[in-house]
Amino acid sequence: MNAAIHRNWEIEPVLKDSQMARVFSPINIALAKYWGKRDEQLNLPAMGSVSITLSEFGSFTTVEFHESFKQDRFILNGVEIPSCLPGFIKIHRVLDELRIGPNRVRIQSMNNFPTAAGLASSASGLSAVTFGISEALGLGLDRSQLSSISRKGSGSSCRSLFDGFVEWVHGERADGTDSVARSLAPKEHWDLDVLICVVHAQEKSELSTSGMKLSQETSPLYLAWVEFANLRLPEFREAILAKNFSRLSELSEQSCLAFHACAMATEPALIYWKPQTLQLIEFVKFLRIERGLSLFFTIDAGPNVVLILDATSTPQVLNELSKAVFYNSIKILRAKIGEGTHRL
Ligand code: 2P0
Repeated sequence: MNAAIHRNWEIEPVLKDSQMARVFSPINIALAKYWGKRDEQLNLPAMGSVSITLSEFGSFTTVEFHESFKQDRFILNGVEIPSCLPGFIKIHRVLDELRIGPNRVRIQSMNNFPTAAGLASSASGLSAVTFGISEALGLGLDRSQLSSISRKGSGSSCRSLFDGFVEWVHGERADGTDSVARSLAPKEHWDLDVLICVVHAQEKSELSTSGMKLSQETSPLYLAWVEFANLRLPEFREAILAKNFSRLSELSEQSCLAFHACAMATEPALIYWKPQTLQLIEFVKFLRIERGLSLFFTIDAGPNVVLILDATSTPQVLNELSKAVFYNSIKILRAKIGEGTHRL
């Protein structure tokens, strides 16, 4: 059933004369990871990062301003979220930037990916809210401006505003105005498939923000990680533009592992992996070396493994996965590279 048609995330009916926009925003998966801030207040990253925007999964969101509303409200997956919770506080940072006039807002949002998928909802959620507010109020902001506002809500969300292959630029200015997301290449640039291998049915926690702060304060590997991440960024751009799959594989896996090494060395340790996480890493190596298939892995701040495949390898990878000993203990979600935040 198509959620865009049935609008089943609108638990409360939309008012006829409100300033309103309905939007969809996708999740994104970082290949060059973001883990650390150069300014906590402005939410500026210590490194540039590169991601792909996914086609299938994201947030359906209705943003509505009306003079009759007594207070700002946020209803997520049918549940009213108290304003003191982290998800709502992040929305307030965006609202404070964008609101014009006295009207209060009602935001109704639904994620179409299973909670058990362990995917971050803040990236799709905050970018949907930012774009939705701008559209509802007719602010006419461009994507770059929107990305710098969405970034203040949640860093990784700024990348979801663009389709295809996306860079969130480190920026040099102290006020952060040049730390924006931008498109590296459109989704048609490269036919890649994405398999999200869910090994553990736990929602990615809100703890990325506090986790990266802890790493910054205590991990002996943090400074080396930041230096390495920034050094590699031009190579990520080149590999994507040249469609060099083997180079992008090396760069992405090393970025992922360097980020996890930094996290693991944090005090107390941030070990996100489960046994199947390592099994999948080994399996990817096996398929690449023994079967000659084109795929690589990446892992966010959680146990699930995302496989990126050259589309020509997909049937064989799926077949090999179905024969793996761990196959029955994982769930696989398929996606393509997709469109950024848009109106419904
Ligand atoms: C990323 N992550 O680049 C990395 C990889 C997690 C691991 O961006 O504090 O939720 O809101 O800026 O964006 C998660 O961090 O953190 C994240 P805030 P966010 O996708």
